[in-house]
Amino acid sequence: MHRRNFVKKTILGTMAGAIGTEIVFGNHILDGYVPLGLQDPDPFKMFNKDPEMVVLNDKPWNMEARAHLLDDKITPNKFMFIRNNGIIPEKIDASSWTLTIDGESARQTKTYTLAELKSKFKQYTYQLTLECGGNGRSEFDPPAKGNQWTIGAVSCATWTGIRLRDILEDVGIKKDAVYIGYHGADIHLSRDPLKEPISRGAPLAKALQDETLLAFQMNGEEIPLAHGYPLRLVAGGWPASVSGKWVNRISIRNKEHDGEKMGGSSYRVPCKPVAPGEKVSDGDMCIIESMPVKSLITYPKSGATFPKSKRLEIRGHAWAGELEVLKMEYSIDFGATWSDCKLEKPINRLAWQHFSASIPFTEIGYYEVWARATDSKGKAQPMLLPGWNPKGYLNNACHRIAVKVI
Ligand SMILES: Nc1nc2c(c(=O)[nH]1)N[C@H]1C(S)=C(S)[C@@H](COP(=O)(O)O)O[C@H]1N2
Ligand SMILES: [Mo]
Repeated sequence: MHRRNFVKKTILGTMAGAIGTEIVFGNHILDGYVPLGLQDPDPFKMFNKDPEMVVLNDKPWNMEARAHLLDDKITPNKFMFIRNNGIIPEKIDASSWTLTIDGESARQTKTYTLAELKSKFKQYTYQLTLECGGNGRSEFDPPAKGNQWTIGAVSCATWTGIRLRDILEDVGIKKDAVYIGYHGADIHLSRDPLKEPISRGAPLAKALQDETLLAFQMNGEEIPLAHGYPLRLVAGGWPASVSGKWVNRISIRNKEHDGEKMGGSSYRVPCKPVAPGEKVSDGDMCIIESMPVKSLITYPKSGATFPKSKRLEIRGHAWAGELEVLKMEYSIDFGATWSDCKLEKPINRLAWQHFSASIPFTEIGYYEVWARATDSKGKAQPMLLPGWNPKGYLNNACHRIAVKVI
């Protein structure tokens, strides 16, 4: 009895601290009851996100940015979208964290501590674009199930870590290796420890690219918990689902990885175009690899008003999966004519590129500014929604903003 009271007193104190004031009648709270004031954590505070970010789901946590929030050249944590398939790991001890490399095509099974990874291998830093395969899903009709992302499931942060290639080679890759698959420490929504929320991967060639990192830093600091602390795979230019968070195991496979969300229609589109709403059998769905060319006007915010005497300065970013963006244009007449934007080179492969333009307007009234990027193979963004697909992936339609000239 004595001890129980003591425990309760401590918990009450902690709860009062979290709520920010004394809990009057706290001594009447039954064991195990969580006061309402503590039941709804503020996700913006919890994840250090800007309050203008949009929460799409809380079980699991999914949050996206708005176009104008992505104006920074390098996306800071507060504007970075969160996409979780399961529950964020609840207990992480970086000092005992290990990464195991195994699989049919690994010459041996080997386990490394974080300290070993950091000291044994050379470190690299790249800016890498991560876009969720389902970014833009909300526009598809008939609608596709899943998070209704608008345009904000994309980021380009600075990632520091070691090359996945270096560690795979340290373990030894057998000749028959074709794919790698990751495993993370997040928890399945059912809390069944035998189930994984997601376990995807990439062909060996992508795994061996210079820019494919096992990262332990984001923007020069430890990776925030929601983004994969203390170790994550970063494979820029591909659906961000390839970039496993909280990674503790990577398997070198002698066949296409068959982990959770690799099969069925997950992260797959019809191999050949289909009519909207058409049923597609799993056998006719192909895994998404490089993401398509896309761009975003991040300034001004849609709805801006400005005087006719001034030119409108716009800016934003463009990216094209594995490719480079070669041309960036804008239109103020709903796509009838296009003018060139200024386009910067990427700082490194797989980083988004920055564009800007200075637009004159001759008449007052309502306009839309549309932006269109073209990749190094000559493929441009479609003006409106591209090919419908059952899961609503790969919407790379031109982004547009409304402006009023007065
Ligand atoms: N372990 C693990 N890794 C994961 C996921 C996940 O749910 N669990 N989600 C994937 C998906 S679908 C995306 S789009 C990106 C999102 O990365 P972010 O939350 O850091 O923006 O992480 C990927 N890596
Ligand atoms: Mo995703």
